Amino acid sequence: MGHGGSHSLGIPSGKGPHLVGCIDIMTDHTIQGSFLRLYYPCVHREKHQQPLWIPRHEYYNGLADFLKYSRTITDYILKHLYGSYSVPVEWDAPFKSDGKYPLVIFSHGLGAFRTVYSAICIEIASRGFVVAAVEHRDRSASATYYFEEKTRTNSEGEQLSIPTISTLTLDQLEEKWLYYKPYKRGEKEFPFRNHQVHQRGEECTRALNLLTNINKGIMVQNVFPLDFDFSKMKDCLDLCKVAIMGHSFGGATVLDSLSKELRFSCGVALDAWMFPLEDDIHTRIQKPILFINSEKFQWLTNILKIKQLDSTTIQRKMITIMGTVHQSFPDFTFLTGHFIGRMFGLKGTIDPHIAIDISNKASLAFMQRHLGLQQDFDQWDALIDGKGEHIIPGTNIPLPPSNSQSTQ
Ligand code: VQ7
Repeated sequence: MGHGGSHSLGIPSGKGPHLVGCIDIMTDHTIQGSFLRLYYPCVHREKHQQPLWIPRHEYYNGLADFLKYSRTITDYILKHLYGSYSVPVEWDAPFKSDGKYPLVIFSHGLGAFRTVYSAICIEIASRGFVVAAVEHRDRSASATYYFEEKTRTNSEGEQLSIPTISTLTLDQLEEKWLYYKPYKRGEKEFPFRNHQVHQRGEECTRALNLLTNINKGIMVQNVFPLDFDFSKMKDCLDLCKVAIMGHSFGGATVLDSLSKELRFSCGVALDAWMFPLEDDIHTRIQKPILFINSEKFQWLTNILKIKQLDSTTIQRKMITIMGTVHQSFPDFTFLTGHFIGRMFGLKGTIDPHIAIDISNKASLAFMQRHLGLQQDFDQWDALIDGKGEHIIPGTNIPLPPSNSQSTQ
């Protein structure tokens, strides 16, 4: 199901010059491994398939837990409403080995998972990036899974030795689902979320390590059987040009990652949720960050935590897209009609295609500037300064006088 006109439902396809291919990578199979969806410039194949937007129904169960709804009812409704949407990319298409591509690691929000920001990831890949959308195993995702080795016994019931990883196949593995963990009332939320954001940061670094190995031509043991030839990616990533991007909790992950992982050169935080981060996080980040906010989500303490980042010597920019809500960044916004969309806060008053265009163009311009790309994304430089239709520089939240003068 592709993107029709601006008023039909569906995830928009990329507007850049590259066709976009997509695969899932899980390696190794354990909970400590990496699980991500990779979007990349690809070579067209006549007979190709598009992946499902929600690839497994277990994700609905986790979403029900996140929203505190009944699992059975949520599963029934969402399966009917969203079960057949596919993503406008070529599944398992050959990688286009043509120069060196910059890399973006993408981190999802609370209750989300690796596939639900495809409109953003596709657009960026269509402009010549490789995008790795991580699925976090910190129990902030609606759900995720990994594998354990099946215990094998002989006829006497004795346990047989476990084969080495290289000989394990899917039929020797048992799927384990890990669901969203609601935090308990009475439990302090900060230590819980802070622990999660640290795990998220580590998972982003692990994803970067995996892509570094792929770039070196080191064999990947993907749990999923695919035709994809990883050797085509050898030397095709420009690992001096790596950015990190994320939404909400993923925005906090952007900041945590930038404070720890020097290989990330800049970050784009979409409606960053600053709560999980330590109060002194601003002292530990030396990289440029673009904050793209929605009109309806932000509040004073969140903004003040963002504004503590020094913006005099390092570029920290903030813009607000008017008419948007917190859920204007995930794909959901393209898949609900106006009535349901507004009722559940999945849509703002602005056309979601226009909103995501502004967000993507500002992100591309910012990445060109701070990764040193030789592209034409600087045509959107004005957006970084909050100039243009539907956007304002900084925030729409009224600030105390001492904080209102700033370059952000
Ligand atoms: O990181 C966040 N936070 C912290 N991500 C959010 C919301 C959020 N909150 C901000 C603080 S608060 O106001 O106290 C509570 C909310 O949303 C991310 C997100 C949630 C979803 F439900 C999403 C999504 F894409 C992103 O949509 C999903 C849709 C589906 C379905 F369509 F298939 F059903 C599924 Cl299974 C999962 C997520």
